[in-house]
Amino acid sequence: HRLLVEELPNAEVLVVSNREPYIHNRTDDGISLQTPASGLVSALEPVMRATGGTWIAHGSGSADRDTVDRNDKVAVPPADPTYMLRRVWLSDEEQDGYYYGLANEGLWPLCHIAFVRPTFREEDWRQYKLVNERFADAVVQEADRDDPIVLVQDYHFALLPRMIRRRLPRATVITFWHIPWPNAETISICPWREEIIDGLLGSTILGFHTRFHCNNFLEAADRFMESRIDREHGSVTLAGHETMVRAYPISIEWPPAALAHQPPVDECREAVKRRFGLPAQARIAVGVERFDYTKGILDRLHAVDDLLIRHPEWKGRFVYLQAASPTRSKLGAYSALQAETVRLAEEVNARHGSADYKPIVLSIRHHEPTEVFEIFRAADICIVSSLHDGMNLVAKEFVAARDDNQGVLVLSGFAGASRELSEALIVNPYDTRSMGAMMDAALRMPAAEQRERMRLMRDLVRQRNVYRWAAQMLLDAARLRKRAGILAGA
Ligand code: GDG
Repeated sequence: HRLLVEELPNAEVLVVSNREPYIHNRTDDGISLQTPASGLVSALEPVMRATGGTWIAHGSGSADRDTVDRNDKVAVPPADPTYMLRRVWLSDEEQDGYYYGLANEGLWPLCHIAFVRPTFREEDWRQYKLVNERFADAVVQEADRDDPIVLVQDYHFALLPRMIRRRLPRATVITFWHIPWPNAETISICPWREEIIDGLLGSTILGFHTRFHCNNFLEAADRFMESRIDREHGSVTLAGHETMVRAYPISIEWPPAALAHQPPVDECREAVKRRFGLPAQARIAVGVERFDYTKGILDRLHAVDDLLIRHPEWKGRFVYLQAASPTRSKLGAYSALQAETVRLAEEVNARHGSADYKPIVLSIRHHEPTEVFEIFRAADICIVSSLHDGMNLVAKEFVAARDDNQGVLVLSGFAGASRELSEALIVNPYDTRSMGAMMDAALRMPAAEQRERMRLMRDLVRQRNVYRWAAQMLLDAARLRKRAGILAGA
């Protein structure tokens, strides 16, 4: 907040994302609120609480939808409002084409190189363009000034930066792409690659998690657009407009709100064992994620199987708890993953379990943030085995949850987070045998070594928290605004 007052006086901040930070649902006793399982929301919500402003998002809850003014706004968070939430209500047709179709059957698998073939349909692309226009309308309606700072979030809005630039030429558009940007060869699969790159180049600043993703984007801009690339400073100039392309590794708030009021770890462990029916003596490994095929959930179950085959001494003394929040279940690839996960868990449990022992326990539902943190605190090991992941906040949350300096993080080398959390045990999720061996090593790691690794990782996340992520983008924006002001005055 101080940063905005000092470095960006009179600044107006607007955020645009698909997902809203608070879902308002109608129930028998009124309206209930839900925090969605989303890395983007986990990261951005504390930033908005600090800066204030307006967050524009697709209204996904059942409350208000048909009853209120279509341009309605609510103050959030409900308990202590600090910013406004403006919902854009989408029709089923828009939602199918823009969200399920182009964004999640096209761009999501394309960018994750996840071996689910990306699907590109003309009709999805039409809806995607229309929905991007609708959000551009909302930005123009919400902006009180002609030079707002607009924070555009993610692959749902590749066209929005250009649309905003056309209508509010003086706006500072900071776009953050939360998922990987693959190499130029891979991006070239997309029939609308030029339009997508052109849309993003409407931004003042375009951010990715890692330098590697920035370089891939520069490469694609070079290959497909008539643009000038400055590799040294990381920028692209197209038709006289310059876009800075920078790495801003995202993070979490410190200390996390969900950590407040948590009982000591021993109590968390007892509570989790009771709730999920885990054996009293068992060591616990956990995984927490949206139920998504990029997260490597099946690969993890194979590794548990491998661990128990090679180290049968862990039978009865080890459980793996998978909390998986259903997501995008309308899509075939997602419902198939859910079914296959349940089947594989049953198979592994049949192989190694007994009447009163199941090595794999699945909790397939939404978990509130305090429960997610309780699970982290109950764990001996947290496993993040993404096949490809922009950053992965679960890894950082696990570290933040462990104020007792205990617990081992097993982390995929294909998650952006592995660039920062080098004290984790880094694994290749495609290598079942070495992942099983790493789980065994994690189970045997002495407390002193756990403490040393955890301390280093906690220091890193404490310092590189999400406020720093936001501050670095806003400071870069402030610098560019000052420069533009000086040039305009000259
Ligand atoms: C994208 C990128 C990048 C999970 N299950 C539940 C639940 N969660 C929360 C976690 C965490 C968040 O969801 C997931 O964040 P990730 O970062 O791991 O993953 P994505 O959602 O795929 O996020 C990712 C991120 O954007 C930010 O840029 O790091 O690479 O893919 O906060 O705790 N939360 C609740 N219930 C659950 O059941 N409430």
